[in-house]
Amino acid sequence: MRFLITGGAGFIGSHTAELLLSQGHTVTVLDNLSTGKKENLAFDKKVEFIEGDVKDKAACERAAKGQDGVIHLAAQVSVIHSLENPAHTHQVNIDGTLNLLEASRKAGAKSFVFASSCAVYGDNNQLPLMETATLKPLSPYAVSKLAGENYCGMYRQSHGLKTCVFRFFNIFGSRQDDTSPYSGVIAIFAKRLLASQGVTLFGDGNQTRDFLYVKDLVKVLTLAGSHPESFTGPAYNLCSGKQTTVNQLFAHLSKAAGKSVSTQFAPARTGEILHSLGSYQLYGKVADSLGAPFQPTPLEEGLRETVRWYASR
Ligand code: NAD
Ligand code: UD2
Repeated sequence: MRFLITGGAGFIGSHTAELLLSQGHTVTVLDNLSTGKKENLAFDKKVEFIEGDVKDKAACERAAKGQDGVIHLAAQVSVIHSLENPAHTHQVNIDGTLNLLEASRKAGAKSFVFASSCAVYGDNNQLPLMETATLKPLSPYAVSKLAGENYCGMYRQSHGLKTCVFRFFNIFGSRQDDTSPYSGVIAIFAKRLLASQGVTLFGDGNQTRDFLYVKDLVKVLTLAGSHPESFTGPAYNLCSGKQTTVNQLFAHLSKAAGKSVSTQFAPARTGEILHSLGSYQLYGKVADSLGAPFQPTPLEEGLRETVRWYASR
């Protein structure tokens, strides 16, 4: 099949491109390189790269033309930025998603996969979170993801475009940006451990997250891209179904890096949720029915591979 990946030069997008190419598909990437990098796409097999913005309707139409499947990952991804600049987040994440949906419908795409986020649950503490849990978006980022989900549902109902919506929990792995103070905790800890620098744990380090390895995630995205008819629900959680404290995470990473560095505790980040845990039961059933059971990589194994990659750069 021919796939368009928006945001394909980013962390998750580049892994999606790599897997689709290895499966024999043709890949086009639409990315404005705001956080992504061309070097993320330096594989043996090449992708067609279009430098462009999802806010630009014409660019979306050009990129979607002739595509069988669209995997829409391009987004303004920072919660903090969204609180400071809600209008920009709205334009990229809501207008951009609408541009892509419309372009995909016009192009007659057979599938449309959308990256939503567990942020749509907000501080809901009915753990583990099922897709039916109350949604409490607490940031423009979360609101924009929920709007994208609703637009996807509308395009499925009203236009027959086979949209598949996934709520990603905390994703980690190689190529995740480690340069910003708001980078994912695993990228920050791995980088600092390898440089023998101390780390900061916010709060008491007993807050928990549900970490999923990027290679598990992209298998799901590519499966949905080729079997969209199986994903009839409004949204599916993509998570490991396991809760890990930040303290435990640090211990695993320290072991993987073979280093021990100093730790300091700092006040908990304002507005941050204490615990997060998802259930992938709903996705698990679809995966079983497609003969591709979902078996998340054990955290320690994913962390070892991730640390090896950061060390090799
Ligand atoms: P990333 O920043 O590495 O990737 C985003 C990509 O989108 C980048 O390549 C960037 O250049 C591109 N982009 C941004 N604005 C654009 C625009 N206006 N036009 C075209 N391209 C644009 O982030 P990621 O972690 O790979 O995130 C991918 C998707 O997954 C996003 O939609 C994000 O909201 C979602 N998500 C990620 C996580 C996670 O844990 N990483 C969790 C929940 C949801
Ligand atoms: C994730 C997303 C965020 C948003 C949110 C929604 C990432 C990087 N962030 O935020 O965009 O979708 O989920 O719920 O995917 N921590 C430390 N020390 C550090 C860095 C982090 O202790 O140096 C802690 C942090 O306080 C938090 C945990 O590690 O408790 C995870 O932090 P994160 O920024 O990786 O992810 P999260 O879940 O806060």
